[in-house]
Amino acid sequence: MATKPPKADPVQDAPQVVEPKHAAAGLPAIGHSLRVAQQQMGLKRSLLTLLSVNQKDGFDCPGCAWPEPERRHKAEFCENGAKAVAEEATLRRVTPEFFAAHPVSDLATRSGYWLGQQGRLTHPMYLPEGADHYEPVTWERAFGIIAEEITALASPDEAVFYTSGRTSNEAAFLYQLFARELGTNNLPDCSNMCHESSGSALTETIGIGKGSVLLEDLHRADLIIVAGQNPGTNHPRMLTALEQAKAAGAKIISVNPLPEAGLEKFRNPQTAKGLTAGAALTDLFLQIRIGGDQALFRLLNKLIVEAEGAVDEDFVREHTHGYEEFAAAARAADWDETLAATGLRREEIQQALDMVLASERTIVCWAMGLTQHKHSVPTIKEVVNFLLLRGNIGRPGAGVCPVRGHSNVQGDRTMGIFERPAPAFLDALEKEFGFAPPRGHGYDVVRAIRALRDGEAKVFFAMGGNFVSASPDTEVTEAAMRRARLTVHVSTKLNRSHVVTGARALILPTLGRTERDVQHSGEQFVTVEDSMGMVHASRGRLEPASRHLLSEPAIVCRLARRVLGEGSRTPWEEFEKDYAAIRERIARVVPGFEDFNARVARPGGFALPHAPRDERRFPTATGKANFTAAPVEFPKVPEGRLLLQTLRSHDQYNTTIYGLDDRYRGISNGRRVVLVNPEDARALKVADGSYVDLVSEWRDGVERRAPGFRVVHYPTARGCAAAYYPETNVLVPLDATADTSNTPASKSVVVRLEQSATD
Ligand SMILES: Nc1nc2c(c(=O)[nH]1)N[C@H]1C(S)=C(S)[C@@H](COP(=O)(O)OP(=O)(O)OC[C@H]3O[C@@H](n4cnc5c(=O)[nH]c(N)nc54)[C@H](O)[C@@H]3O)O[C@H]1N2
Ligand SMILES: Nc1nc2c(c(=O)[nH]1)N[C@H]1C(S)=C(S)[C@@H](COP(=O)(O)OP(=O)(O)OC[C@H]3O[C@@H](n4cnc5c(=O)[nH]c(N)nc54)[C@H](O)[C@@H]3O)O[C@H]1N2
Ligand code: SF4
Ligand SMILES: [Mo]
Repeated sequence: MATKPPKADPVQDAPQVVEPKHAAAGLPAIGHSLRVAQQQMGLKRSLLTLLSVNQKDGFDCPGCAWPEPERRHKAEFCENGAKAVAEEATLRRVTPEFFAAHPVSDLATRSGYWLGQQGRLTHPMYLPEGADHYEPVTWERAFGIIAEEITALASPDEAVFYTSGRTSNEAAFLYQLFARELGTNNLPDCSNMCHESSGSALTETIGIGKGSVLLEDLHRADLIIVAGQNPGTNHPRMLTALEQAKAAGAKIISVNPLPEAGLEKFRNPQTAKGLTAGAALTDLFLQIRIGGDQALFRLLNKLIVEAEGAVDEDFVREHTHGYEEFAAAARAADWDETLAATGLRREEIQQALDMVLASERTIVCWAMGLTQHKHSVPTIKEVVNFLLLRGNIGRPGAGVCPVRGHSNVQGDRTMGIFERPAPAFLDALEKEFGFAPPRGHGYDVVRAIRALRDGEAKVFFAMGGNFVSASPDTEVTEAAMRRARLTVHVSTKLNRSHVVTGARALILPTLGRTERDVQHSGEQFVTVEDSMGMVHASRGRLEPASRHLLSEPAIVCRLARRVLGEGSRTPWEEFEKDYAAIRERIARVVPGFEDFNARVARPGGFALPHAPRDERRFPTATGKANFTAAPVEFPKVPEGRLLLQTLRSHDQYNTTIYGLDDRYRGISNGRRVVLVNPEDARALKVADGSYVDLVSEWRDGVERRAPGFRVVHYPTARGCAAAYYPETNVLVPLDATADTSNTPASKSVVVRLEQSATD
């Protein structure tokens, strides 16, 4: 009974609101995870599955990219990990009968929540041109259709190959190899919308686009700054690490326009004390205005530069470049401008400075609150300046910690999923596989949408994800998709991207992390890389959702054989039979993976090398860590407008909606809410509980509207507002992106609130 999907679309958005919470996790979280799991999987399957999450012989949690500790508990998962597992291991099924009963025109009217709740996809399905029903198709024929459309293209650059970050290293490596043998670098990925700004900033300044800390560094830090991140919801087990750090004496500063419950107090469900009292986490809360972070760090840097003996001069001399120019820019930082940009008080910044100067080992963690603004790259570079000043990169307990989202998004990039691959990577591919990879840059997400919109791309292929809902400017993106000749999605669950399609469309159902993957040579495992560069194996245990599923590596191998045919000398058949053969090639192409098969066999896996972290070597253009001195920017919002950030509720995984509650923020039974500071609400004359349309204003003059949001008076920073993604993606202009990284600026959208017609 509980495992049946709801019949009608249950989204009757009628949000209810109570006071936000001041602590995260604890008993309610355990209760929630078990309830969700049981509804989707039944009790026995729930227990069996959940006990194998993140165990050394089990599967990697599909939830997020947070690393596992070396010593594991029996239950090594969190509430949101349990929800992610339940979502995949559900017993509900989307069968050919389902598609016979639901024309695409009907499915296109359903909410993303409803679509996801229908269950796992069981058969390859095909939507012929002009048809309104998906029909079952054989794998053979499906690959044939893709080959037909790709062969008909004027150039391989008219095809786009998107990846979402759940894909394993093995599948990702094969996928980029296939695209490049075909002749294109059009490999956009979810990272383009996520941590691309971190990658851009870090590559330029420290020479590698990844974080420089390991889990044990967090335990050794004196000061951890968590900026623009909501770990209580999005990386729940990070709270355990923060709790341990605090127990060892660390201080925590959180920088956020919202007071997030998880950062206030954590009730660790694995300790007796945690279940009752809980631990206060944040020592200093800097309630910053959206987009004020660069100004904040610049001013802190000025104060460090001017403080007697505060700069680590030996480190600066030996390991860095550009100090003088940067120091001059820092000295010019202006208090008044900083106070205006951040909305903070002078004493608060002074207090932060005292903590910074008292700390020998400082880590800065961040996520989407820093990466999704126009000036995200200079903001993150300013964080790097801040750490370099006191020698906080390349020693224990210190460093940069961009906290990644999808569970293997970092690994996918390591495997070459990138539209702008490094020449050295292409050289290695060329040498190993004996073909000449394309050298020109391909499309990232935003450029892929433009190319589809303008008819320059005609085939869109997605390895996972939900491109239509995750991308900005929903109306533009949907129209772009509809112009494609063919759209193909390798997916586990039904989503909106399956119903907003090109002239022809295919759904290719695949195995999830939780499932056994048996190939010719026997049972396979795959590998993933977490946010801290640890690589380890993942083995599913459950029987696949249907016997018609193919694994992601098998799909790529068969597709490549069919499309590339005799033209390819790559042993695709061998790769499909035995994933160890893929890993052997990865070992020869990707630095750090030498002896891959042997090393990944060790329980817990291995750490990838990271020159700045391991040996204070900075592989940048100057051969040193680079200080940078970009001009300070911050969003300027016209009178009567608010700056909207689009973020996640506690009950969703990106575009996958688990439910309609955002427990820590006190919101339930609905998602169309906009959080507004009560003072701003008063000035704008919007009462708590009234309904407004969100109208975004941008320089192109196009009016983008998201109707019918309930106003919630909420203690966010002045001038700021917050509402959930993906409902608000319609408001984010396609061309409003971060400089350099081209990441959609989905955390700084200027909006006006208009009374809803329905109010
Ligand atoms: N349960 C769950 N887990 C997830 C995900 C999920 O959807 N659900 N998604 C995964 C993915 S792909 C990702 S990328 C991560 C995302 O993890 P987060 O980045 O934590 O996700 P968001 O909900 O976007 O939250 C952004 C945070 O930044 C703050 N913020 C917004 N603007 C600013 C600003 O200008 N300055 C500062 N200092 N703070 C700001 C917001 O108030 C909020 O606390 O989580 C991953 N884990
Ligand atoms: N406005 C706004 N937009 C945003 C963001 C924001 O904060 N605000 N965040 C951005 C960020 S950080 C990200 S990462 C992107 C996310 O963008 P995507 O990664 O494209 O979106 P997801 O919602 O994570 O994708 C969910 C779908 O993936 C499929 N799936 C799940 N598991 C598997 C698997 O194992 N294999 C395969 N093949 N498919 C699987 C399922 O069919 C599911 O429906 O969204 C971005 N968009
Ligand atoms: S913190 Fe992330 S990876 Fe770890 S159990 Fe929770 S959702 Fe899964
Ligand atoms: Mo992400």
